[in-house]
Amino acid sequence: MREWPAVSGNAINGVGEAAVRRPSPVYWHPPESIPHGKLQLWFYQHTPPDPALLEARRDRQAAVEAPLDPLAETKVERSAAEWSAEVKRVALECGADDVGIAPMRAEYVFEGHPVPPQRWMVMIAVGHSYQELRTAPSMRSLIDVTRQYARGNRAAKGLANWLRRQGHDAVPYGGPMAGSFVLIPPAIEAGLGELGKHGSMIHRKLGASFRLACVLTDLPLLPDSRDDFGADEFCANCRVCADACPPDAILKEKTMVRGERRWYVDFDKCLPYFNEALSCAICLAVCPFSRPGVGERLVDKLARRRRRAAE
Ligand code: B12
Ligand code: SF4
Ligand code: SF4
Repeated sequence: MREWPAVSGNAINGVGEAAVRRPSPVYWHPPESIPHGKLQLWFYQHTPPDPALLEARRDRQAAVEAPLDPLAETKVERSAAEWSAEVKRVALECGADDVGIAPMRAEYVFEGHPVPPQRWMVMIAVGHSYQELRTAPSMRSLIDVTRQYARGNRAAKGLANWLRRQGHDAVPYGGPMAGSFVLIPPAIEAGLGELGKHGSMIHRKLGASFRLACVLTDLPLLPDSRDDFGADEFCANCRVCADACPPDAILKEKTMVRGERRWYVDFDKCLPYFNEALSCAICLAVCPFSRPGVGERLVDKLARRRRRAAE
């Protein structure tokens, strides 16, 4: 806490602000550019040199740094419907567990970053190993997070390379640094799920146990629509994540953040615990939607409840 800056992360995130605005960089940005940068450095300085973690980090770095294929001179032409189907097929072949398409919007881009010129964001979900994630906070769960970042980067780069070989420019992004835009709002638009009370997304099959990556492109594509399967309503009457969060960081009611009332996690409470535990994902692991077998039954139950209400 000696390194904690004077400014609250919640103020940076715009809690209580009624006007819509772009998000501000808060964490996982170049440390010298953000008030909490010293805490970010602390995180990396304090992770023990576990051989499996170091190997996972080397592999993730290799995935991030792998060069892109050259852009072919001849452009393959297809209709928007054909490209949309092909992009999804190839992303799944490259390791994605689900894929959706959303238009790029300036409101996703961090303040101070240029809005990318590409029209589309192809959003990619890669599932965690639930067996590893449920041990959080632990070295095992940190290693799985690191491995899934590598998988997300490879799926995004695999798709971008395929597009480049078809003569279409494409830019992959898979973290772990925040990059230029937030991933959750476009992933919701792309139909990959809903925002949960724990501040992460809930997918109808993967639960909250997944990571996001994406590819920016100007191809002719068709947008997907939101997948509102009832998670938001379910969260209103559930508090499993809020009760399980050691620093009590998960707000039980929706709150106003940059012009939108939504679920929110208190940065000033989550971050010290997250750092001290050298990564935490308890909230993802305890979410009933994440539990294999339980999540899909819950989704079916919510659909039945809605059908009955509509009759
Ligand atoms: C910085 C960051 C953090 C920071 C701070 C987050 C914060 N909320 O302040 C810390 C280190 C605490 C953190 C922790 C975690 N994170 Co994080 N984090 C990021 C990162 C790199 C940037 C997000 C950001 O700047 N948030 C700050 C502001 C924008 O937060 P906010 O206003 O509260 O908005 C949040 C959500 O409400 C949503 N959102 C933003 N705008 C809008 C607008 C609308 C209308 C809606 C509905 C939602 C929404 O996105 C934000 C996610 O933080 C993203 C990757 C990315 N590029 O998006 C991953 C990301 C959000 N994190 C992720 C995860 C899983 C975690 C952890 C579980 C850690 C872990 N071991 O994996 C915890 C969860 C706790 C939490 N607080 O949310 C995943 C979420 C995947 C999913 N299933 O949804 C992401 C997408 C990384 C990835 N590539 O998959 N994270
Ligand atoms: S644990 Fe319950 S309240 Fe929390 S996100 Fe999951 S379903 Fe929603
Ligand atoms: S990551 Fe850990 S500390 Fe942060 S909200 Fe989730 S359970 Fe709480």
